[in-house]
Amino acid sequence: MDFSNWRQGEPNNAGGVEGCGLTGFHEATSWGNFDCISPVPFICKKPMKY
Ligand SMILES: [Ca+2]
Repeated sequence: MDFSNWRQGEPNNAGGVEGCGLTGFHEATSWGNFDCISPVPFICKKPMKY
């Protein structure tokens, strides 16, 4: 993932199961990685079609 505003120590793939990005965790402006099972709000990326 081409992204640089990770929270300190992230992305750490804790437990080897963190395949999703998470923002607003501890600080609203930086990201961590997180498991993809916990229920949290999400966004998806897909190609635009006109
Ligand atoms: Ca993490």
